[in-house]
Order: sequence, then structure tokens, then C-alpha cells
Amino acid sequence: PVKAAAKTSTSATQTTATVDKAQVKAFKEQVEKHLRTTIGTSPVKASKLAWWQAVVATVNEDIFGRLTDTQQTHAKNDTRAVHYLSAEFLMGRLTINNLTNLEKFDVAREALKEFGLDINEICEEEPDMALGNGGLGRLAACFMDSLATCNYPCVGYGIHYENGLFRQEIRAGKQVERPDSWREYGCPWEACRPESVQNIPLGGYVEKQTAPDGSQCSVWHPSSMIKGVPWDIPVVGYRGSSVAILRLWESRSTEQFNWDVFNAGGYVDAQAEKSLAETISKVLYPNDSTEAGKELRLTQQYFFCACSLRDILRRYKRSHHNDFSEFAAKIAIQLNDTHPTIAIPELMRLLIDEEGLSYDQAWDITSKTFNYTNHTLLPEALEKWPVYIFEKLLPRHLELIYEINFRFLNGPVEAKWPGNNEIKSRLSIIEEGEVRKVRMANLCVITSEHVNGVAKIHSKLVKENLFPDYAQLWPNKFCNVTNGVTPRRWILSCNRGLAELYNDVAGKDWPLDLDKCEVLKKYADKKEYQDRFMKIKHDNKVALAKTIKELTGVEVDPNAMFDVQVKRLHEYKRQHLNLLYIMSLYKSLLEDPDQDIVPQVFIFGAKAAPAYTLAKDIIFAINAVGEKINNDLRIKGKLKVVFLPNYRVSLAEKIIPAADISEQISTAGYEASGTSNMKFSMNGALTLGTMDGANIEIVEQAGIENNFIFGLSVDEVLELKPRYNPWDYYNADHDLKAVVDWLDSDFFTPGQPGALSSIKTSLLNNGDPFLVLADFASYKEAHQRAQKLFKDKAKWARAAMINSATMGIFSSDRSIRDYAENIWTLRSQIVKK
Ligand code: NBY
Repeated sequence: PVKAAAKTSTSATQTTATVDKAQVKAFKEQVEKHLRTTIGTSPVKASKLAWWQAVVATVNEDIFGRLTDTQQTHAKNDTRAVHYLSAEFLMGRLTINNLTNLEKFDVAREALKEFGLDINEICEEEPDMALGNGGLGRLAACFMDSLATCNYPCVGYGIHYENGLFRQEIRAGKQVERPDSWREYGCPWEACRPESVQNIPLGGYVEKQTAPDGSQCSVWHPSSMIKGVPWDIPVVGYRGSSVAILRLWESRSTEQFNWDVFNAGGYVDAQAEKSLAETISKVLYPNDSTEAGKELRLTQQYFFCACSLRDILRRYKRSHHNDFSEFAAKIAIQLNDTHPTIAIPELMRLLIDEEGLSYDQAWDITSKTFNYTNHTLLPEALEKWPVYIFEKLLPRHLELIYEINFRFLNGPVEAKWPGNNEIKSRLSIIEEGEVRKVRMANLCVITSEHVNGVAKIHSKLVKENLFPDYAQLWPNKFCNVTNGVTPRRWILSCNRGLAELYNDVAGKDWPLDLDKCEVLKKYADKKEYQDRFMKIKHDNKVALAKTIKELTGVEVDPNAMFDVQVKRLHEYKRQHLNLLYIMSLYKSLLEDPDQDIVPQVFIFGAKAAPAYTLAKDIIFAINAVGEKINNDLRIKGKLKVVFLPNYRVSLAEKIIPAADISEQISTAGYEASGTSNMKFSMNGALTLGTMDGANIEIVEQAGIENNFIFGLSVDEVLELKPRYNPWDYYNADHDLKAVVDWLDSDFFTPGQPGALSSIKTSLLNNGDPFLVLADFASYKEAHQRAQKLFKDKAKWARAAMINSATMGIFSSDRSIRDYAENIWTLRSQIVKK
């Protein structure tokens, strides 16, 4: 049924779809109306920013109408809903996505063209909403898109950070952090909802009172109040199905905030005090593993959880008054990692102290309401808060945590392991020691109905290695939900050429059912389709080459193999393994410049946590090595290395569609899932990776023969780790030794000997904790396989097409349906127009 494939020569951003003239005219009129009456300018003098704002205002007209429909449907049916609590939502830009989901992108493009404007240029005006660090935050954003698309009643709750993740500049090869103020000129997508403001108590002390019947009760006397102001960001589902709400809380001071200072005539002092309350939502912590015991961080977590729970309770009580018997039937709460754990004792407190329920009633409800998703096995990344911080900020919550712990240890634990104090101390929420600590993950596991990991291997390790005792107690609590990504953003919006190919071979519904893309497999051996597929890739590479030139000044050849590693910088993700390989390739080219190798461009993007010194050293090393290689005429441009500054969602949308190779090279057992691995594969990159996280499931779908798998397995890592000696590998491998030693010279950093030595030190003297040297030889060999296949254009195209075609299960719609069916028992609701 498919027409000749090669005839449509589509560029990365152009589609050939015919666009309805009347719709274009209407869109144009609306944009012009908003330009004049909402923005207060006119077509002749409007800036690009003003045009963008007018486009958003136009789109919002559609969205807000559908939002009202959605909310009325849910209210009328009194539906069960899920509440996704996450300290991070990495939304990126919304314009192109919302246009795409409303099926208005082509209309908007044509309308703007008639004004003499390029839609992509106009949309470049939009700042990224970078309210997250990495995978965890982006997962939450993809889930919002899928929840809306699949019509599940839901609310996403998070923090309205004034400053998102820092903007990264590279100066003299080094990372410099700059503040990110994403709403400096206002964010036209968000709506403030003053009618839903909350007041949140904090600090103070707990008073013990004896009730008339002789029972003891606790009365919390907080020392201050913080105001929580909600900002709503509507998330529209594909084809406008339903509109989900992302509600982000901003902190403000209240009059109660240090009222005493104010009354004493300290007007100016009180104004200064104000800033303390307003600090709470000021900035996103830029750490993507753990954040060590910072008081402000716990305050942030508590603040947004307390606001969200009051919001949930308020809405529940509107239809059920003070009858809480239906609460757990109507409300599901998902904890995105342990960051919102404080919601557990807060719900207990609200039910007992504010609503007058008994402890048992409150526990019955709470333990049926919460579920917990784990995203990491790194022991240092499991959140633990010193008890003294709790005493100071949340004394009543600490009391409730002790009570939960007491009942747990003396109930289920004592019943299963009578008199076993060793197990009790392992399972306790409280860690004893010089500084007593609250283990947030233990509180989550004890309270939650379900605990899930984010890829099959990860969920197995969560159950067997991280929480083995809990798994003995409650084997059915533990489950898996493999991550996914939204195909609307990660194919349809960012790779229009590929989207059109899928429209042609799979029909237009594939963005709602990604399994449909599998038909492309049937064409994987047909030259005309291979050519079309590779033409799309080539066009995307041409576009990326232009971006690379603009951002770094480096010229790269779109015919070279684009080898990409973009993700947070972490030792376990092993960007330095990639770097060692590049150095060895460079070395062999210097030894034999006429060698027939595939020209390659190595592309990096990565932010390092500002206090993570070694991570920053690795960024510097990549830039130093790149500088040398890119300017070395002897190698005749066969090798280029570029580090793209300020990696973020909008840059990912340009990079991923242009990749040939996707580097997913974490030490096996350390990457919980990975999600960019899925995006790359969907867009036709081949994975060069370890058997870790979701890589395992990706090659299960796409075939191990269509990817380049290398390195130690999870079991082999666990076996080798205790007896690992990096020197054995260093001494046994000439090439490895040479490149590691190269780091110690001043070859890449003239005049600064030792500038790259910290990497060598970590690999040899600090024990190489992530087994970089152990995997080096195998990694090199995988690269050789990749080069060999790249030379065979037909075989490469076939493998790329099979990768793209078989990623159906990695749609976040599938993940969300898994959660809805197995964890939330949530039914979708068709929204009436
Ligand atoms: O979550 C990531 C995992 O590393 C990745 O394998 C997985 O695919 C993804 C989604 O499940 N984890 C992650 O991104 N974590 C963070 O960003 C993060 C942020 C803050 C803190 C800890 C972790 N914190 O303690 O503040």
C-alpha cells in the first residue's frame, strides 16, 4: 500500500503533508489578535519573543477549553486519580510539543511562514523548563505526557523552582555554572491559582497533653508558617485527548512568618526575614545522586509534599466531607524516588492531628495510598536525614516516624524473626550511630503497597540485593515497571522526517501505539527504504553539524560516524572510558596516519554536579583532548571530538535524531535503567553498550546482532569487584598503559603538566571503583565491530531500521499502563467535549 519511498525528500524539519488553508488562516488571525491585544505589539515591530508569546497564547485557547472539559468529567464521575509526587519535572520546551499533540504543528508552521517567519526560529525563543537534573526528572515529564494521552485522571505535584538546573558554560575547557532563570520574562504556559494557596507550618516544638480520658496526645506548636502558591502547567495529551495538570508550588512568606519581629517595629528586618521563606523554592539542587543532609533540601521536600497533600485532602473532602473511608479507594500517590517520602508522616499527621482519626485508621489509609519507585542502587544515594534536623524542623513528624518504626519492629518483624535484634537494626527506619539518622527508603518500603524498580535487572537487584530482608517479609510488594519515553516528543516532534516515514509505512496512529512501527522491519532489506531511512539520518546530521559549528566552532563532516554520549557526568557512566578509547584511536592514527579508518565524530554533552571535582576534571580532559585532536593536521580530519555546552532537553532533541552510535557504557549493575538509550534506538542509532539497565531489554527487542554489546555482566562485576586490581589490566595491556600514562604528561595541556592526572589517580591509586580498565579491551573491540559495520551501508541501515522499529515497548504509554494496571488499579476516563 506504500508509495515509492525515496521520492519525498524531506528535510529534518519539513513535512510534505498538505495543510488545510482555512485552518492556517484562522491560526494566523488568532496569532495576530494575540500579538495586538495580549502582548500589546504589532506584526511590524514584534520581536521574535513577542511572536512566540502570541503563538503560545493562541495554543492556550485550545488547551484551557479542554482542561475544563477534563476536570468536569473527572469531578462528575468522582474518579480515582493518581498523584505523582516528584521533586523534579524536566519539561524542556512546550510549544512544539503542544502544537504536535494538538495536531496543529503544520498549521502553525504555514501560518508563521505567511508572516515571513520560521517556526523553528520562533520556538528557539522559549527557555527550557529545566526543573530537573536528568533521567528521573525527564521520566516524570514523559509520564505526564502519557498520563494525559492515555486519559488517566492525575495530578503531577512538584516545586516551582525559581532557578532550574544551572546553565553550563565552558571557559578554557572548564565547566562554569551560571544561574538559570527560566521565567525571567514570565512563562506564558503557567497559571497562578491563588484560590488554592496553602499555609504550611514548620519548626517549633511538640507539647504532650493528657486528654480527659487519660490518653496522651501531641500538640505541635510550629514556629513559622510558609505560604505555598500553586502554579498550574497544563499538559495536553496527543490529539487533545485530555489535559493533565502539573501543579508546582512556590514558597512565599506569610504575615505569621516572624510576626514578633514585625510587631516590634522591625519592619525592615521582617522584610529581610521574608527572604528565608522565599528561599525554599529558589533553586534546584544540582546533584543527580545524593544531596548530603542539607536542611534547606529537607525543607523543600516537606514544603511541596505538605502543600500537595492539603490540596489532595481539600479536593477529597469537597465530595466526601469528613468521611475518610473512601480515601484509599479514590487516591493513589506515587513517590518518585525517596525525595517526597516526608509525605508519609505528613499524611499520618493530617489524618490524626487535623482530622481526628485514630492512629490505626490513619495507618490503614496511609499504607494503602502510597507506592514507591526506586531509581538507584548506589548506597551513597539512599537518602538519610540526621535526626537532629528532624527535631528542629519537623518534631511532630519525627514522633510519628518513631511510632511507625516501633509498631513495625514489634509487629511484623518480631513475628517473623522473634528476638532477632540484628535484623531489627537492619530494617529499622532509624540508623543508630554517632549521628542517628532517618532512612527514608526504609520508611517508603514499610509504608508502600508496591515498590518498583525501573528496568527488569534493576528491579531484581532492588529486591534481592538492596532490600532482601523486606523481600522475605513481603515478597509480593516488589515489582518492575520498565521505564519508557514519549514518542510524541522523542520521534514525532524532534524527527519529522522519520515521523513521515512511519506515517507512510505504519499509518498515522503509531504515536498512540508504538508497536505499529514494527512493520518497518519488513522494509529493512529493501534498498529504497534503506536509502530513505539513511537520507533522513543524513539530513539530521547536517542540521546537527550546523549546530555544532555554531556552538563550538568545530567543523564536522556529516558523512562521518556520529558517536554520541550525552548524560550527566558520573564515574559510573564512564565518560572516561570513552575518552581513553578516543585517545587510543588517536594514538594509532598518529602511528599510522594513512590507516583506513571510518571518519568519526565523538560528541559529548554532560553537566557535572558543581562539587563533583573528578567529574569536572573529566569534562576538562574531554575538552583538552578534543582541542588537540581537532587541530592536529596529521590525522586529516578523520577524528573530531566535540563537547556541546549546556546539555539539556532542547539540545537532546537536536542531537539524538542525528546519532549513529549511542554510548550506554555504565558499569553493569549501576545504571538503574537509562532512558536516552531508548530515545537513541527509536531514532535509529545503534547501541554500543554494556548489559546494564534497560540496555538488556533494548537488545532483547532489537537483537544483540544489531547492536554492539561489550564488557562484564552484572554477575561478573559482582564476582570481580572484591578482588579487582586495576594494575593487573594496566600492566598487561600496552595500549591501555600508554593512554593512561598519556594523561600524566602535558601533551594535551601544554605548560600544565599533571592537569589531567586526577583521572589516572582515580583509575590506579583509588582502585578504579567502576572497573574502567577491566572493560577497556572489550570496549575497544566493540568499537572495531561498529566501524566495520558502518562501512557496509546496507547492513548498517538494516540494523538501524530494526532498532527503530522494535522500540514499541519503550513508549511511556506502556509504562504508564503498567503502573495503572499493576500498581494504581486506575481506569482511564474518556473526556467529553
Ligand atoms: O533515573 C535516574 C537513573 O540514574 C537512570 O538510570 C534512570 O533511567 C532514571 C529514570 O528512572 N536517576 C536520576 O536521574 N536521579 C536523579 O536525577 C537524582 C536527583 C536528585 C537526587 C538524587 C537523584 N537527590 O538525592 O537529590
